[in-house]
Amino acid sequence: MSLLAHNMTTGTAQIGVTGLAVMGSNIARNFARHGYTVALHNRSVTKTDALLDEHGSEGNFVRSETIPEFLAALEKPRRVLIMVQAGAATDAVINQLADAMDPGDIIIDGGNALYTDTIRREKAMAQRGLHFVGAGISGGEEGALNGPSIMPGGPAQSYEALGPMLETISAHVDGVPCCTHIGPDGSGHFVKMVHNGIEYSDMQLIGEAYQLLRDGLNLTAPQIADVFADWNNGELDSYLVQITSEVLRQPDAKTGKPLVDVIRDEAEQKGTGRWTVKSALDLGVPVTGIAEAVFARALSGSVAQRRAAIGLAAGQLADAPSDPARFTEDIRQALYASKIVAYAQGFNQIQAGSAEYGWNIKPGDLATIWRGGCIIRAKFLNRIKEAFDTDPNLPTLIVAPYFRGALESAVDSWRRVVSTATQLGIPIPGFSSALSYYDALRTERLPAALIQAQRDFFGAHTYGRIDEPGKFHTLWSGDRSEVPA
Ligand code: NBP
Repeated sequence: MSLLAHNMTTGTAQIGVTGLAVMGSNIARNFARHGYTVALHNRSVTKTDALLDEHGSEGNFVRSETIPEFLAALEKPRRVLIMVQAGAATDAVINQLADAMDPGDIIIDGGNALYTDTIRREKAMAQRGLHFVGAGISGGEEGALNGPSIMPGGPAQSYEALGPMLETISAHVDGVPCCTHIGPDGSGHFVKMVHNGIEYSDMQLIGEAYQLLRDGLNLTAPQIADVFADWNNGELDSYLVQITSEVLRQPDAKTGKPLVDVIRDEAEQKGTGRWTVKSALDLGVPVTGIAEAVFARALSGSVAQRRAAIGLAAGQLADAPSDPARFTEDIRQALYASKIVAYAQGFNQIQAGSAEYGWNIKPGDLATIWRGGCIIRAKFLNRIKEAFDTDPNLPTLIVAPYFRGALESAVDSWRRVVSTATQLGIPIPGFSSALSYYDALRTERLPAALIQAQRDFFGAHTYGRIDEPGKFHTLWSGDRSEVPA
């Protein structure tokens, strides 16, 4: 198609997209398909022209080669969505745009930015009179085109100008858009980061269920695909379980084997899981499931250590479970219970981040916008929304009546899976840490009293007593009497 066929009028585009790789070009098409005129820009113009050649007929696009041309194509106040690589590239593009934009214009960063970068950028842009919106976008390339889940932060005033457009292109569930204003400055990217952390955990747990079915019950990939397809009809109904079934059913064209059996078992990561865990450490929130998932990927990639350790004694292993149907159902229950724990931990981190930065994030809103479009979309997010609607200050999801019931009815299966996996020598860091977390939270007295006493012994760090207020210290090197601290 001739490039001249596209709308070349200046100043009419309602939104501009710069960065036209997979995500940017699909979001630009999504806006255009919804009737918006979209100004297009990319550092190298070949991507812009490729998009116009292949999809220019899908709506009104305005082509540009330079930033001034791009900005001139936009109606005012301008709305520019940046979809470039996170980090230095995003800073470079923001600065180029800011130099040429006018007060009141809105810059939206739709990349996977670190939320502290977003806080810094929003401050810097505000000083220049520009609105800066860090928007988490989930759903991969398919979501970007057909409706992602969008988590915009930034000033409420910017959302007024931007929200309706973002809501229009987002996924919808029961007529409700999967996009809402999350809160000020970095809140949107913060919740997107935790979303990705939950995604890591969800994927690890599914991986462990797969390995238990493969190595514990000797099922083939297509047989396991059937199990996941069946599970997807019930409370585990989710995008990740559905694609797991599809992946396991996929044959390899070169060998005829299941594709999953010819893929190297070294998982990679781009960093959002690691960010989630680092942030959780700073906030003091135990996101053990997410941490195990991040470390499990790191372990899978520890090739030298794995190679050196292959062949180490397993000890006496148990026989395969005698009742495969029951073990399969136990795994399903353990997966569901562990998944509830992963979400409970992620939501606790969001509540802690919100309190730390004064964001006033409403957890129920997040559950609502994660029901569609995003990678962790799942039927049970409706239950999370209900739980926070009933009690917005829920200390942990696991005590909400529905989840408490689900965990209590799964707990026997969960224990059987953890102990059977241990006896079979199958690693299950996600399942076992989730069960330990559950057990730790419901335990009345943890060994932390002993840790406090040890700390007081070697470092005079003091301790609190269960029967008196205040802090105390025992004179460990003296007569071992107790003194108020
Ligand atoms: P990439 O993350 O691969 O980035 C490629 C784009 O960045 C190209 O348009 C490239 O321009 C541009 N770019 C780079 Br690299 N350095 C630049 C610079 N210094 N100045 C200007 N432009 C520069 O693209 P993507 O996978 O489409 O992802 C875009 C954003 O969305 C990222 O932040 C990513 O983390 C986030 N995200 C991705 C997904 C996903 O599923 N892929 C999902 C959710 C969010 P060029 O063409 O001239 O090289």
